[in-house]
Amino acid sequence: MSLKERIEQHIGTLEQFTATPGCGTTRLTYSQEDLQARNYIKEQMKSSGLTVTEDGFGNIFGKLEGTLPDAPSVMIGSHFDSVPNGGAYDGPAGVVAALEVANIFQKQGLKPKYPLEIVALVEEEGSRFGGGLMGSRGITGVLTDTDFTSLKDKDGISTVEAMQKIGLDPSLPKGRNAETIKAFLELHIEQGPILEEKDIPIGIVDSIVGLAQYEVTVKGQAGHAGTTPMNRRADALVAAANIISQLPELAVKEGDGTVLTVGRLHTYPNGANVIPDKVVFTVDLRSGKEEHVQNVISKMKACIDASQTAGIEIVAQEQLYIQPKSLNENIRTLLEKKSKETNAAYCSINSGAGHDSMIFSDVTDVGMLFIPSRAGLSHCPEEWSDSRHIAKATEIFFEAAKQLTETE
Ligand code: HGY
Ligand code: MN
Ligand code: MN
Repeated sequence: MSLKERIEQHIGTLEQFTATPGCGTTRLTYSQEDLQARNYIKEQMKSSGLTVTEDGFGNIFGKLEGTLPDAPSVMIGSHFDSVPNGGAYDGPAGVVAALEVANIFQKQGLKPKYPLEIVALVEEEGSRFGGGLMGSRGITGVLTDTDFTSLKDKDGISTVEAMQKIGLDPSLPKGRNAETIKAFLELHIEQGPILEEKDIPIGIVDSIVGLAQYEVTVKGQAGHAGTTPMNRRADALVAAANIISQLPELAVKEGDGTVLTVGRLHTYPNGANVIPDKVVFTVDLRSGKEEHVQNVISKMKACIDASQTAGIEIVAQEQLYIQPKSLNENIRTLLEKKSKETNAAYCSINSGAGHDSMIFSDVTDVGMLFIPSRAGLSHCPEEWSDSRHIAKATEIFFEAAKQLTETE
């Protein structure tokens, strides 16, 4: 089977592990779909001769030991969770490329000096427990064990309960010393239109936007839709709608590529004839420059303060805050060199999406490759990328990994 065919087989298999068959990929962390994907990934790691372990967050590691004792690993991987009704490539493209790099090492009987470590990360999207980048933040110690165990999903199920439900062990070791990671490489789909419009198969990522995520809770007073006069209401949904209608304009006015999204909103008690007494919505804010993120946060808070009218109480809780990241210069140069040597057309590109790479870039040398997304679509069932591009990125990572692991 060719590399492209192997990649298609991996993607096609992982795509089946979804809670919404026929409506995209919904693979929430520690769900049955997670377990199916996890078992498949571990199986593939074992068949490439890797030693497979999981940590106390449920991240999966497949290690090919090096000849140097206790040497730091060259890590390659991405996440395997998804957004609700997302696509089959966001995350899995990077996991599959990493699996195939290991498979080529095994096929060629290569023995690296530094270990090669394949990693499949949990909860990058934050779709179940909020925030996101959970697996990488756990590995690098940004997310403490206390923070982790206090996380609950929208049904009040904790991370620990959810892990145990699918047979994972949250008491396994958590976190890695930075000294145990020599470099981190991640292939990801671009999730935008640039590479396709340029007709270039490989993007070498220069930088990743800064991002902030807030959860805003608006509290009012429930009441009868028919008997409560309009001037005697504390309607949480009307107050939330007033705020939300002002937020996008803050990003537009800030300009310079600043973007703001209200992606999730829950109304309580959600009855057609009941005045809502609580609304919880999210605000996702990004920009290549931190000052823009800061400016919009302060304007958002001012807008919220102005909406604290009689009977309405509003709390904005920060769930995630990450500064913009520039990726490692040496690794970028290496990826350029290996792109040339493998005859891949490439260009440099900045990422408007957040990635685990931005977390690893605080503790080790990080490099990212993008491949084109058809019509620039992602986070939807229409998401699609070409396995030939994944294969090309795999080749580049294989050559880069040989150099970084000092494999003869
Ligand atoms: O939201 C993001 O940028 C990523 O898909 N988690
Ligand atoms: Mn992703
Ligand atoms: Mn995503």
